[in-house]
Amino acid sequence: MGLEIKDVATTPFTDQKPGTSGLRRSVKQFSQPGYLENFIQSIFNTLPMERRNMLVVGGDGRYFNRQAAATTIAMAVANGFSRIIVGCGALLSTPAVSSLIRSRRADGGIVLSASHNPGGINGDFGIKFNTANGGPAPDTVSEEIFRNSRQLTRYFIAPQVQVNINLPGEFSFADSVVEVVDPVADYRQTLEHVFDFDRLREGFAKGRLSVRFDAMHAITGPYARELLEDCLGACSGSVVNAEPREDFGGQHPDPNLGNAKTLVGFMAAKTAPLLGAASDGDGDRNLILGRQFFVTPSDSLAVIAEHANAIPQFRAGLAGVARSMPTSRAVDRVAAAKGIDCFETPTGWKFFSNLFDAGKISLCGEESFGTGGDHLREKDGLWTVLVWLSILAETGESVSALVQRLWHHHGRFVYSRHDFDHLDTDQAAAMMMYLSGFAANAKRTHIKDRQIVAADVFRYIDPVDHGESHNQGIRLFLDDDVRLVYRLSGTGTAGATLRIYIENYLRDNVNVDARQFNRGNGQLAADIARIEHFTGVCAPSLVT
Ligand code: VG1
Ligand code: CO
Repeated sequence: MGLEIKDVATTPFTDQKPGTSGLRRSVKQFSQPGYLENFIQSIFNTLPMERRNMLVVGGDGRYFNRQAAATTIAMAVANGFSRIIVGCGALLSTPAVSSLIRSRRADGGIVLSASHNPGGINGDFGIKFNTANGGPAPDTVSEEIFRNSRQLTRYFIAPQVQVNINLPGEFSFADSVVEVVDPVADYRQTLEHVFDFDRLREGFAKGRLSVRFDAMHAITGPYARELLEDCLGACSGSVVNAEPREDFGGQHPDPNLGNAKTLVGFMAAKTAPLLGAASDGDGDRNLILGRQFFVTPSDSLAVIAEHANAIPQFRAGLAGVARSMPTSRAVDRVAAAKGIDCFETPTGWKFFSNLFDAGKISLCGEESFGTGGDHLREKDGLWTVLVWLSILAETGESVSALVQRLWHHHGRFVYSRHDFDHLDTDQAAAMMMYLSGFAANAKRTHIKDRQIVAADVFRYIDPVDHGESHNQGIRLFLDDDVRLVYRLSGTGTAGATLRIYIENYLRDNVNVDARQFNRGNGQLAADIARIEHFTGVCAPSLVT
């Protein structure tokens, strides 16, 4: 008897538009009958039959991950994929998916994750689709998926396809094979190619390197254990909270100073390891700490660019670098000093892929705790940890000394982000509308004792395919080297989140407390946008 393929009638959902990074909704919304199936079918519909050879599937272990993986596999078989590669336990970090797609030459991958959003039954779930280059679907593909989702009338599923995904193995169903793989092995190989593991091992063995990594009960636990402890010889116990849990142990795996308080406390001791780090739900973000020292992601990117020669992957030199627009301009200074290009892209990793594929950049990053290189097409949390360890091994300096030296050479962009969560969507939209009108006429306007020297709504033309992305955030440049950026988040699942990015350039006397120092400019930014008037909210919910 052949394999039964069920053709299921369905009605479209109107809200399946992917945001900054995939489709994110509450678990409750995702649990509606057909919601998951419709979106998966809409993804498959954008792939012609000849591009349905190999698909990678895995997620960050959050609530609903296993169930969603089982459905995705049964639908992939029904939709004619000949090989479906899935991580054991349905686990794969986002960078591991990117790595598998590239090394196995798959046609794409599905990441079951809402990344840094909270997990658990009352939390969020999400789906990201990555294309054959290993990178997040570009906007053109996401739009096509969305178009499909609004017209969808049927989806296909093979109900007999049920596999034991707890151990590596292969399962055949008619013309399809489901291959269950060790989630770490391929990713580990990728990193072995781009780092000098012997050098790092020696650093740990001789006591010149030490690390504390907090996996926050999310996906990076098994990866960090294997790489840092088993492979590089970091002492046992260096990796904490290493078991992925469906509710992330009740924590919020968005690695910032607020959510990683225990790690920050641990790193405050004089005897703390040289490097402290954490990652997010799906393993693509990183938090970097030294002893009693926090490295902003923007400065981290600049330090990595400065010390690129310490990383075997970049020994031939950096082709160029890129940062998302709201990321501080610290890396621009390093790039200028090195005489290489620095590209400014809209928020979201998908905008870096073309630059990588065209060989225009080797390294890039975002202020939102993301850095990555040309080894993959996703930001990569553990890679960044190994990058910092390589720099520490090469220079013999401390984390704080490296950042201080960056500031000394290039000046410091004192950086803060103010988030206003749970705003009313219409009110937030009205505020942004007001602000873009303001920006259009803001040049040479005086606000209190300051002057706006330039203002615009950021628009990006991709240098490779010339695709245009409009309305990517509002920028105000003040006469005293201050930049204010405003944009609405595209990853939240309830109401609107306004992000204000504040940066203030200091050439000298750089040792200030960023939070204190930017407070006045934060208030100015809120006043300019008339946030209280439009939304009734007078203070940010989170300052990072
Ligand atoms: C946020 C960050 C952005 C990042 C995105 C996905 O988006 O600002 O820089 O690329 O999350 O990260 P937004 O639209 O909420 O500002 V992840 O690790 O959640 O996939
Ligand atoms: Co993430």
